[in-house]
Amino acid sequence: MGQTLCYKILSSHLVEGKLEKGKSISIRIDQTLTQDATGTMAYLEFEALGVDRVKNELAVSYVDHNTVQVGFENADDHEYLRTIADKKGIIYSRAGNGICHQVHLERFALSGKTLLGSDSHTPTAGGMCSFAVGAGGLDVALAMAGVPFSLVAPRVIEIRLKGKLRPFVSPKDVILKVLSHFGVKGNVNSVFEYTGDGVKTLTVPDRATIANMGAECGVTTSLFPSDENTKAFLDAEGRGEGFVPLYPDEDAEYDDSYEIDLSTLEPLAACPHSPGNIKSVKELEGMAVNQVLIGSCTNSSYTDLKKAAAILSGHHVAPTVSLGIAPGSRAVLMMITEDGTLETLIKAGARILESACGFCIGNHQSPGTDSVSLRTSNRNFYARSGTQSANLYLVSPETAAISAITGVFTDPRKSDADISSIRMPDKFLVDDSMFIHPTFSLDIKRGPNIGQPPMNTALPEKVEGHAVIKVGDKITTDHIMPAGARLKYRSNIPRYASFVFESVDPSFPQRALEAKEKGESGFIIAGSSYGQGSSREHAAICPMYLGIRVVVAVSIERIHQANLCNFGILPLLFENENDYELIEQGDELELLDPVSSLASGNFTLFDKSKGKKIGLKLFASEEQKKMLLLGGRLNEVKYEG
Ligand code: MIC
Ligand code: SF4
Repeated sequence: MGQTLCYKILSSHLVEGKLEKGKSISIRIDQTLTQDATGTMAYLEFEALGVDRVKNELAVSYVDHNTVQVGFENADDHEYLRTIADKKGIIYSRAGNGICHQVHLERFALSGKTLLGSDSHTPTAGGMCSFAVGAGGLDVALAMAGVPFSLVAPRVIEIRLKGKLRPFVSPKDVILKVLSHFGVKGNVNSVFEYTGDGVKTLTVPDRATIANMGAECGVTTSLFPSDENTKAFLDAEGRGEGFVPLYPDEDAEYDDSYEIDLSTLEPLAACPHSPGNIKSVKELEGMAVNQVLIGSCTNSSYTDLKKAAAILSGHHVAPTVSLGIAPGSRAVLMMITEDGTLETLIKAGARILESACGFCIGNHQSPGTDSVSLRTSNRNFYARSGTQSANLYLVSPETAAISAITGVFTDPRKSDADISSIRMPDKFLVDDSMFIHPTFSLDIKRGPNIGQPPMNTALPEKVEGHAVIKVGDKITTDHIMPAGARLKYRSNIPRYASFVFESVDPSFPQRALEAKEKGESGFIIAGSSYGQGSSREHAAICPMYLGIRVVVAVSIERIHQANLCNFGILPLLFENENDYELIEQGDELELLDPVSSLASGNFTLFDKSKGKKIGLKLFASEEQKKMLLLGGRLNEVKYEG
């Protein structure tokens, strides 16, 4: 039987385990990336590991998430990141250089390499045929220390593309179509592999848009083959020597297959409050729009902005709309400056935003009360924009641009622009002057906001307490640990922890702390797909700080499950999903014999308030069970000396 592309890359990086679907394996990590919002904690953890220098082929630290710098905290974080990078052998990408995934694609991603990033959209580099995975900061710190990365050998799902996109239908519409089919849950431990003739019609930036939002389906990563288009992209970036062709075998067998005819696709939109809530733009036409934002790691490439500019050219943004545009990288910004595209955008009334995550993480540009915001980004979770009552729709740059002119949701095929000649350029502008290479000579600078990574205690013999909170399905990490205006506290755990579940139940931190002070172990009760979305390990660290020891859920997403284990919080699943209904917030709970239940993974929860016993299961590797016993991975490292 032939091999899939996914298993080819995995087998060339396998360090431990049998490469069989569903089995735990460890792989060698060639490249790592971090961004500032997860990076400060990741490097504090790296320091705690006591390793002198990074051990993998390439480590890059990007500053792109929080560049707003209200107060001293962000600037202090950036200085810490700059100086620790110098000391430990990491390339530092300064604020202003662009969004990590866009810049990594441009300058570093290579086919056949493994990449681990402390950001859930790391799979963007799958557009370049990297096996690129998002993880918590501690996993990335360990990878930098040369420790192999553990994962479950995935199911591989073929997405066969045929035909060619029609004008004004965009790669974003392809991934929205994929989301409409696979949804945002139930795809854990799977990889999407794109095949078929339609793949040849997509450039690497097009593929990167599609691979980027595979993260919203919850897959481990997405992969495109390394072919002549990959070579063309690397040549255009002046990195042609790094090209290696890579394809699945002709007779590769997939676990599932789904076909999309690109030529029949139409413009789509993800509606509030989930990227999986898909409708056609036609169905939404006429709805008034208040804000349009073009950018983010999904859609901010040179061609994305050229297409938006062509549609906007000669028109002006509607008086009721605010249009913001954030080029994905400094290189993109310089190119659109040189060729006059920037002027077209400004003339049309666009507000030019910094090349950073900015609006996408709710860091600025929060929309008005009850407003409708069209965005080319990848997440429209409740409250993520900073405005709880706002309705966010995720669309292509083409749909965004035309709707900015008309002031209402508009099908881009109504545009009078000719975008057929807009192609990926043969040469991109290359200017690496915003990367700082390590000199191993600087002292590490730490501002007052930079604390220590907190540690948990070993799993106690008795785990008793209350259901401090009960939440429903699809609780995202944005619900658990808000970013936006709270982002600047990422390096200050006690302060950041005071915002856990802010948009769900602002009294949670106080309740949890009070219980902790009484010596209780806190429980979170959740529905399905708990912890979907980002890789932020703070969604585990801060609840841990507040005394949470157990999450009991119907299902938990991959990265969040790993983060919970890394910080000694038991991620337990209901044996019988209906038992979720039984437990109420405030119930008195006891986990019976927690320590001896670890080995089998079969736990019993006693709900004292209801007088009922409930069966729970732990799905964790042997390594994770060890961590849970010791109270987290940092303790394990200490323990092993
Ligand atoms: C996101 O898009 O949610 C983020 C912000 O990039 C996160 C990382 C973080 O919370 O810092 C992610 O995707 O992992
Ligand atoms: Fe940044 Fe948004 Fe991409 Fe996350 S999804 S990396 S916040 S641009």
